[in-house]
Amino acid sequence: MIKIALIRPFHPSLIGHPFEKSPPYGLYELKGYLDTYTSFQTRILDLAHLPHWKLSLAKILPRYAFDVFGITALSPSRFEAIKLARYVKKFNPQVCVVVGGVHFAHCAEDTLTHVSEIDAVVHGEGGITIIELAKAIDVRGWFGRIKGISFRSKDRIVKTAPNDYSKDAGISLSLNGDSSRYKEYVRDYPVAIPARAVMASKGCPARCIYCCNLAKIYHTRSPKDVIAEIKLIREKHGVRGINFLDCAFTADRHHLEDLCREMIDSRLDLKWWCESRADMPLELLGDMKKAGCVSLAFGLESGSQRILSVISKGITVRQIVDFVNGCNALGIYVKPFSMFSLPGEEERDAIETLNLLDEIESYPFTIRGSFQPTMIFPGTELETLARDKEILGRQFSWSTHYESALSRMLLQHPSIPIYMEKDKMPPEVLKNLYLGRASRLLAPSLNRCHVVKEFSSLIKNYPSIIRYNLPYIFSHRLWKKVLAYFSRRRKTAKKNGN
Ligand code: B12
Repeated sequence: MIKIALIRPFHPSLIGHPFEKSPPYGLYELKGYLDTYTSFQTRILDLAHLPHWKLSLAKILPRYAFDVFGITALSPSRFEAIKLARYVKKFNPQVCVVVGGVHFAHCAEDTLTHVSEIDAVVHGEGGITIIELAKAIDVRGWFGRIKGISFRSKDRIVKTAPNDYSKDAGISLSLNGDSSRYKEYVRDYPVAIPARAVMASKGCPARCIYCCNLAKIYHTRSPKDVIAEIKLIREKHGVRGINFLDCAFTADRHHLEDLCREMIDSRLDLKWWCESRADMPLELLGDMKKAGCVSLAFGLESGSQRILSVISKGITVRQIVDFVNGCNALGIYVKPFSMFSLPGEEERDAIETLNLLDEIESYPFTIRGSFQPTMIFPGTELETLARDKEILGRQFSWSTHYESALSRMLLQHPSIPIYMEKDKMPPEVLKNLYLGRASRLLAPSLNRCHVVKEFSSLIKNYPSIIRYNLPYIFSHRLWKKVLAYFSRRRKTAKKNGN
């Protein structure tokens, strides 16, 4: 009977992130499938926070003698995943190394071509696939009949038929082993409530050009099933909050309505958070609030209508403003994620985004969100565009060493390329836009890591920041924000009884 290790590699950029203590959900889901449907021994090894992971593995590997290593990664942690694959294969060349997750799923051929230590790549949701793979490895069978993978066969890379298991929206993340050592919370700003993650749907019906979403088909899970899981979590972990991980929690009106009704009827008395799109049916915000929703994050992306159309966002600036107003009117916190340096974008478009952010952030229930240069991820339309325009060099591979000076300068993950059309938005403008925004006062949602990283950069770029911020310092928006900030603090102090 084979032994399987499911590993999250060291992930330096997770350290200092507000969600640094959250579990490797994907691996817990895989373990759930393996434990439920097979009798293979499966362990999760989470190395995300262990810079000296090799020392730990040197002790663990001889003790457990694993036959299969399943490694997960996001694009920023891909090189650590590759290092790990090389390490375990060197330790024992007989083991089978399988990788999955949103990064590898989108560049399987590239991975198998450049990393001989990786034996197979899983393309989509991995629950059923990992079972089939493990069974095939156990009997030394051929991988060719397993759907949804790529593997090396002699000198060829074989890609099997796509897996069509996505109708199953994933078995409960909470049942899969004991993840209680992880800390998760939901923000009912500024209070952090102990929470656990649940998924009510997978995939997203939208087709934004920068997104590397894994499940192309949007599918929902029965509300009764979701509620049953939530109740179980509450009993088991005593949490008071739920963190919905869905890419598009509010995309299906009927599902959202049913889910809220079930939550209200079951008197869950829990607070929850999710991600939404600004074009959600606003008349359901009231039900969401009643059901316990305290905050929503959403992709604002751009304040320029022209750019929103270029990126196929399918949302208008008007819808964004209405959505933020709707949430604010009900006291639901909203947190916008936005980007700049999108295809065709010029400085004036980014200024429109900053103006929109300024406007909506002056509302009491809007939390300062992100404003990041556009990153290129594998498998996106943006990647194809970047290759066509030679923003990514002809030789660019996701699996060989890459470090971008531009990403570093803009305090982003250095291994992730940034989309930049030099003629439209040169690096100097990019830098001023980013640091200008980063330097704005009252940024309570900046995480520890950013504050440290940004501080030295802010000092270095002090003259351009002052120049960039002058209109802001003299605008009424800043002072409105100062007042809103102090009034929020006063209210919290009152609530906490100080
Ligand atoms: C939670 C989350 C985070 C958390 C991570 C928490 C954690 N503990 O790891 C936080 C908030 C830190 C985060 C940060 C970022 N994230 Co994020 N995040 C998500 C989110 C919402 C859920 C991921 C998840 O856990 N899904 C649930 C599990 C069950 O699914 P899964 O991991 O995909 O696993 C399944 C399959 O992929 C497969 N599988 C996975 N691994 C393996 C391994 C093997 C061996 C096999 C067989 C199968 C397999 O099987 C699993 C079960 O079906 C997704 C969006 C989404 N809804 O998926 C974005 C997402 C993963 N994030 C994304 C991005 C862009 C980011 C950031 C880069 C954002 C930024 N601008 O800085 C940062 C990067 C973080 C960093 N420092 O490196 C992108 C991915 C980009 C990429 N190619 O890497 C996503 C897809 C959002 C999107 N649509 O753009 N994120």
